[in-house]
Amino acid sequence: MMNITKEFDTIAAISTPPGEGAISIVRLSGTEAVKIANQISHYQKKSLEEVPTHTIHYGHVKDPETKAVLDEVMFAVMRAPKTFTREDIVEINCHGGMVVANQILQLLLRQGARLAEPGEFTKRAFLNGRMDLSQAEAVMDLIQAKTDESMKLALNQLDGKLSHLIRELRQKILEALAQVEVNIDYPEYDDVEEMTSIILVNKAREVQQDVAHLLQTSRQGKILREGLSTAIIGRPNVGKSSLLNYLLQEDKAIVTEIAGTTRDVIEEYVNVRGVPLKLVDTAGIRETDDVVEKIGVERSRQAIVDADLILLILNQSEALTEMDKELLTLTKGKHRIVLLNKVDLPRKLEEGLLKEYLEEETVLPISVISSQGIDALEQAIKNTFFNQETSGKDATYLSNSRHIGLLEETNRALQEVIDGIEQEMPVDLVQIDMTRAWDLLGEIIGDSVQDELITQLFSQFCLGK
Ligand SMILES: Nc1nc2c(ncn2[C@@H]2O[C@H](COP(=O)(O)OP(=O)(O)OP(=O)(O)O)[C@@H](O)[C@H]2O)c(=O)[nH]1
Ligand SMILES: [Mg+2]
Repeated sequence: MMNITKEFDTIAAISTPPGEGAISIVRLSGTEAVKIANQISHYQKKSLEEVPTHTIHYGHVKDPETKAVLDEVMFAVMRAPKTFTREDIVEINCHGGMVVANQILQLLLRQGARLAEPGEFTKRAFLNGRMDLSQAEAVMDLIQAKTDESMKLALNQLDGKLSHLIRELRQKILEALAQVEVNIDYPEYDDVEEMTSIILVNKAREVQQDVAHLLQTSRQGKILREGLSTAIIGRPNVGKSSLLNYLLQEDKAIVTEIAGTTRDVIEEYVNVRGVPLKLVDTAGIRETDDVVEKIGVERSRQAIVDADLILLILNQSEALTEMDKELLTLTKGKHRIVLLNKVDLPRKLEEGLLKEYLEEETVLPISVISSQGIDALEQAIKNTFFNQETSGKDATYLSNSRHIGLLEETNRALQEVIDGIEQEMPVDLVQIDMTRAWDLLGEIIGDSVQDELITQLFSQFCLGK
C-alpha cells in the first residue's frame, strides 16, 4: 500500500445526482483545488487560499472574465491530507438544478481544472492509500444500496471489516511460507521435509475453513445487495397483481376481475423487513390461444426457474384446479411460500387435496383485499433467508461478485496445497500454490491488482464520486 500522496492534476465534477434539488455540490480535488476555486470566488473577507482548513465560507461565484455573478454559494475548503482523496478539496455548495452547477463546473474547467472521470475521486483515495480496494468498492455499493441492510453491509466494508479479515488470512499464509523458507534454508534435522509438509497442510486447512465460512455468507450478501428475486406465481385471477401492488403500496400493476389481465412480467424492487426483494409479477398461467398471453405465460414459467423465492398463490374461495396442481408440482423443491388468497370469501378449497402437494413449506391464508395475513407473509419472507435476526452490524457478509470469485479461486489453490502434500509432491511445488492463495487474497484488497482492473473497477462509479 502506498502511503505517500502522489501529485495528480486537479479534477472537478458535479457530485450531486442530476435533477432537481435544493442544493448541488461541485467538487474539486488536487493541488490546485483551492487556487482554482479562489479564482472564481467573490469572497469579501479574504482569499480562500488563506482560510483555515476544514472551514466553510459564504460567498459568490463570479466569472473572472465577464465579472458576472453566477450564484450565491458556500465554499468548503479542506486541505490535504485529512480529506476523502487525501488531496486538497474544495466543495462548492450552489443552488440546485443542473444549469447553475454546470455553469460553475465550466468556469472551473476554464481556470485549469480537468473534468473528473467516473469514480476518479474514489480512485485517488485508493491510489493515495486512503482506503483499500474493497473499501473503494464499498463506496460504490453505498451509492447503489437499496435498503438499510445493504447500506449497513457497505458501511461495514467501508469500515474495513472485510479487509481486516482478508489481511489476517494473508498473514497466516505468510507465516506458513516463512516457516517453510526457514526449514529449507536450515535443514538441520532429518525430518525437515516432513515437518514442512505438516506446517503447510495445517495452515492450508485452517485458512480454507475461514474462506469457506466467508463464502457461506455470500448468498445472504448477494441478496442484500441485489435483492431476492421473488416470483409471484398462480393461475389467472388469484390476486397476484393485487399482492404486488399491496407490497409496493402503489397501483403499479393493473388489477381487474378479468382473468388474463397481466400479459407480461413486471419487476419492482421493494424492501420487506430489511430484505430487498426484486418482486416479479407474472401473467396467470393457463392454456391459451391468445398469442400475446401465450408469450406471457411462457415468461411466467421462466420466472419460476429464475426465482430465488416463489410466492405461489391459490384462490381458496375456489376448488383446486388442474392448473393449481400443475403449478404446485412445478414449483416443488424450490423455496416457496404457498398463499391461500381471498380468505374474506367463503372457503371452497379442499384442505386434504392440497396436502398431497405440500412439503415442509409455509402455507398462509391471506386476503389482499382485507390485509389479512400480510404481516405473517412478510415475516415468512424474512425467515426464509435469515434464520435468526440479522444484524448487519457484526456480520461480514460477502456480497461483491469479484470478491466471491477470488475467494473461490483461493479455496481451490488451498485444496491443491492439501492434495499436493497428500500425494507427496515436492515442497517447492506446493509452495507455489500456497503463494498463489496469498496473491489471490491480495487482489481482494488491491494489494496485487493490475492497473487495467483498477481502471475498469473505478469506471463503474458514477460521475463526481
Ligand atoms: N375478495 C377478494 N378479491 C380479491 C383479493 N385479492 C384480489 N382480489 C380480486 O381478484 C381479481 C383479480 O386480481 P388480480 O390481482 O388482477 O389477479 P391476477 O392474479 O394478477 O390475475 P392475472 O393478471 O389475470 O393473472 C380482482 O378483481 C381483485 O380485486 C382478495 O383477497 N379477496
Ligand atoms: Mg395480474
